Amino acid sequence: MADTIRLGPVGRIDQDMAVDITVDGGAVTEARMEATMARGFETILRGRDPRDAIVVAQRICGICPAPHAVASAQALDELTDARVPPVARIVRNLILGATHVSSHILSFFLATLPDYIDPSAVSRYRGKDKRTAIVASKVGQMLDAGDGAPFLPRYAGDKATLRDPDVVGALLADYFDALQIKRKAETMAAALAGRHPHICSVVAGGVTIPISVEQVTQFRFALQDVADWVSRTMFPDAKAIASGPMASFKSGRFGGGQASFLSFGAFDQNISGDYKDRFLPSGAIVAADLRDLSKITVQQIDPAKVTESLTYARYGNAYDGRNPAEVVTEFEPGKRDAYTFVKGARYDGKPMEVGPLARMLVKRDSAFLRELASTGAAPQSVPARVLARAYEAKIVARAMLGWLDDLIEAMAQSGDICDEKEFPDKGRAVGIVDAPRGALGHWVSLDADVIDIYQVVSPSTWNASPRDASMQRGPIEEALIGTPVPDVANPLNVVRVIRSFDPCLTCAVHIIDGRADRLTRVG
Ligand code: NFE
Ligand code: MG
Repeated sequence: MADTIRLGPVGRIDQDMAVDITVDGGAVTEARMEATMARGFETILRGRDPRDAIVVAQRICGICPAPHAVASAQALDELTDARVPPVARIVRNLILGATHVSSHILSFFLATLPDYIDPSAVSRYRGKDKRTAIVASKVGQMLDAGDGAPFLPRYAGDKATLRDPDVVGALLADYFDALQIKRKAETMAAALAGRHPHICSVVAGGVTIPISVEQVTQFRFALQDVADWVSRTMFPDAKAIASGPMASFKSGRFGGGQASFLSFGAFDQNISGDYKDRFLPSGAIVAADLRDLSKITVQQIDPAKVTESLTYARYGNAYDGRNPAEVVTEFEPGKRDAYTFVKGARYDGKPMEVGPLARMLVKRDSAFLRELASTGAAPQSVPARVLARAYEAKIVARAMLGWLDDLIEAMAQSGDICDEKEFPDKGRAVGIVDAPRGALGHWVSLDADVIDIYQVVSPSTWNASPRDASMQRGPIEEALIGTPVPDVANPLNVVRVIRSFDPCLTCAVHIIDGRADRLTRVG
């Protein structure tokens, strides 16, 4: 007999995500992703001065304010017809790069790794490595004091949990180092952004901060440490998890999907806003045969092909299936059959997986494809996503070292940092860029000097989207089908699949239903 289970909250980075699943014969047969919270950024921005957009839109999220700032700035660059000076283009790339790397460290060490290790194993650590011994003793004290979060409880019957004390001890030591390295990456972003999160230096037409050689040198020192650590520690750890515990799912489906991927690309190598020349390229892969990755076709993208289906989303149907340029957000929390506040983002009518795996497949990065093959993981799977994220952190950090050289050269040629222009009283534009979790677009339309329409389609709007009128599931929903659930009382694999997308629903629903159930009272 089939069991139906509701799990929530399922995120490690936000608390507003739940999933309803059906389990039959030891595997998931149906899934519905729910964003339980409504917010309202698209509504807040209406009627405001366009220059407010960069400041307000960043408050959508504390993890990825920089990509929201950059997407918004690109839309405003286009509205004012600004030519972003090279120094500003590179500074934006460095801020965005620092947040990509910092976010990927957070995702792997803090949100993924704890699902694959049993920290209580460290009580059996007898090795001689000093660093591991210190961590083993500290974690042992935490557990003795009954303070096991975020690592406990663990499920004794789970076959993908590592329990070797040497292995777990070493991974935990890296987990604690990750906190320091992540902090360093945040500091790098703040050095060029004024502060982080919620940056101040990115504006329409460029940036506000005149950069000094000392700042570049400081950034370089920190980046060298971060880049080294990501290559030597994070990537090998992620690969070990992808080819070790995650590989125990080889025979079954573990996070597969519709084989459609979308990247808007990131890190302009030319004039800002031109998504055709980016270090991580833009492109779309539609319903590909993933058996031979060398034969995949990548299509050029067209932002006009982005639509949002509202059939199962808690919004009025007036703007169903339209391009965001033409949409006004109208909440309808009580809508019949609707089950989430995330809209059904579609590209050319298709649900698209977005994120590091999409980007590495669109880039056709041969070194990544070799690494992926060496793990034996399926090209669209939980281990493939985890590996792609760590690999991407490695190549972005390395590329950033070169961008610092480019910055010094650009500074020597010109002191221009901003092409500040008047805003037209009427106009439309779109800014698109890949945030750490995937394709992000900000659509803006001005009328009578103020914002008439502001629409955001964020990475998790793609991945956590609901089904549409043709009953196509969203990417996470589809990835859950077939997930092995040997014990319905412990559906750990379900959250593992969801977390492989690194979803952030505060980003995906940029609206609070005052009638929502009160789950907990604090204080
Ligand atoms: Ni709230 Fe974000 C990223 C953006 S995700 S973290 O990366 O945009 O939906
Ligand atoms: Mg939106």
